[in-house]
Amino acid sequence: MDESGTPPVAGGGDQESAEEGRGSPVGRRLVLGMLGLGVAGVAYGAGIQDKLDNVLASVSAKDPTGVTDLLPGGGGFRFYSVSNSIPHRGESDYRLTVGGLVDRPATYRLSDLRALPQTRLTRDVQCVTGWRVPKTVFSGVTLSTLLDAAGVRSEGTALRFTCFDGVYTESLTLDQARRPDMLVALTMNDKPVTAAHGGPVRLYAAPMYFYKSAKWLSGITVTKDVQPGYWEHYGYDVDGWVGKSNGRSDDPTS
Ligand SMILES: Nc1nc2c(c(=O)[nH]1)N[C@H]1C(S)=C(S)[C@@H](COP(=O)(O)O)O[C@H]1N2
Ligand SMILES: [Mo]
Repeated sequence: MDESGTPPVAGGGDQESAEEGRGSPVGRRLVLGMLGLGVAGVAYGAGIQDKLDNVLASVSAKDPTGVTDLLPGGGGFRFYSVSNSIPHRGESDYRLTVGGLVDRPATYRLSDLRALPQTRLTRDVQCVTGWRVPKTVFSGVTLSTLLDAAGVRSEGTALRFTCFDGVYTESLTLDQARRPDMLVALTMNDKPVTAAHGGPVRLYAAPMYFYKSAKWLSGITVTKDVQPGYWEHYGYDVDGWVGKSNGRSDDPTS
């Protein structure tokens, strides 16, 4: 099912409609109202950016005009949630578990993740439906840091990512995951990842199409084999390299 409740077209189908769904049109008055809110966001600073992002996300998810892309906080990103909602977790209730075929399973709070070495990357973001956002900054903990801490057993060959939206999943091979540009991201453009963008913690798989970057990340499980993720059951490539997969020829992002 996609965000509108319509089953996406399987393999080789129209990816645009698969991801973007067919939400009901947003009235012009609502969009213009949002423009007003956007100005308020600028006037009152970043404090309300998270809330504003959430409202923008819920509107732009159903905005066939693309007008919301022009709003502050939109930044060229489209909002996606296959669960049709924005789940919220914060300082007190966020947990990331690392388990499966490891010697030392672990549970991290936000403060634990912040205490680990942080890697900051500036790369273009490319969605498989075509949109690209240049020079986006993400920072966080490399997957390899978490894997070293966990001690991957010899039977482990891949990772399965789960999300606290309860629906989305993703995967990487261990070799892919150990690249230095695969992050458990805590910040985006040097601010905490907003709830709409998958905060407080999302995956950032820099060299791959953005569907690999699971939002609302809550679990990393080391598995024996690759288990294809959510969109991969509907025809997206498991190895999601930008420019070398999904029948597309975009410039690489890493
Ligand atoms: N949990 C979850 N993660 C997700 C998705 C989703 O629907 N749910 N959509 C993916 C897709 S297809 C894209 S393009 C990006 C969108 O990220 P954004 O909403 O921050 O622009 O998130 C990816 N990660
Ligand atoms: Mo996407």
